[in-house]
Amino acid sequence: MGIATVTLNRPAKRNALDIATIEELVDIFAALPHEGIRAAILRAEGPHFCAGLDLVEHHREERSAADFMRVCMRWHEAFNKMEYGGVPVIAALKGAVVGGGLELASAAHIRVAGPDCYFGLPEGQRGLFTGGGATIRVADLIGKARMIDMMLTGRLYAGDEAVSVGLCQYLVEDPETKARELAERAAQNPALSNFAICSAISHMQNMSALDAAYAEAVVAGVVNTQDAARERLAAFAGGTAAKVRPDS
Ligand code: 1HE
Repeated sequence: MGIATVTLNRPAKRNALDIATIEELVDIFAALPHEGIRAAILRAEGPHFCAGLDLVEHHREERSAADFMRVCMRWHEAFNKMEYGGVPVIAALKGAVVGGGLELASAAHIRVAGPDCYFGLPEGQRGLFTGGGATIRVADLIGKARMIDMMLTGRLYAGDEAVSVGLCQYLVEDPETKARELAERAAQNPALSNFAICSAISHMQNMSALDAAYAEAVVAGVVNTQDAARERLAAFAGGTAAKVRPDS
């Protein structure tokens, strides 16, 4: 039911993000909310999810500071479209999820990792700095001390440790199958509820607590009185709705 699959498809270059790929991501994630898509899976071809910034293109282009600032702003455009677009995005991760690849993954709403998956921020070792939102999203996921350690020392996280620090929420044998299952489950929620979950929470984190509480009340006013909510509440009141149980 209206589930899109977005595939990183430069496996020969380990899905390194060149500017053409970033522009495609901007277009795709800008269009998703208008296409009746209920959830999206972000996956990759080849053994690695994403090797981050296309270092060869960056080297070849000999960009000025202003040029690269503009490049970073296109990355932000793409990743903000994902995070704030209102359509649940579930990332199926494998192999290297490093540098800008982790910045991309961290803009998804749910991250599902496979057993071979590892997370890193090798920017420091490359003489670079994050430019695709890691200072916001990765720091938000794992805290600034862990992020600084990753960048200073090249520390990698994998397996249960990656789950426990917050880099991914699921660790499974087959991340693509799990991502699809989660997407199908999320897609059963009313679209307006998912829109709020996948945009309002992120917006509210940018606000003062007082403003966030106000915005939450406004969003709840709209969402909690929608027709789809009334129908589901009627089912609950009539005793026909599913109950919240550990086995459900
Ligand atoms: C690339 C890139 C890339 C591979 N840009 N071309 N990111 C990094 O520092 C990670 C750099 N990549 C690696 O450490 C490794 O390639 C991997 C661990 C991801 C994969 O290793 P492996 O052995 O499977 O592949 P490979 O042989 O290293 O690479 C295969 C090809 O992909 C090769 O090209 P070829 O033409 O010689 O075959 C590599 O050059 C190419 N390739 N990674 C360009 N990243 C907004 S700021 C964000 C800043 C960052 O993201 S910094 C982190 C950059």
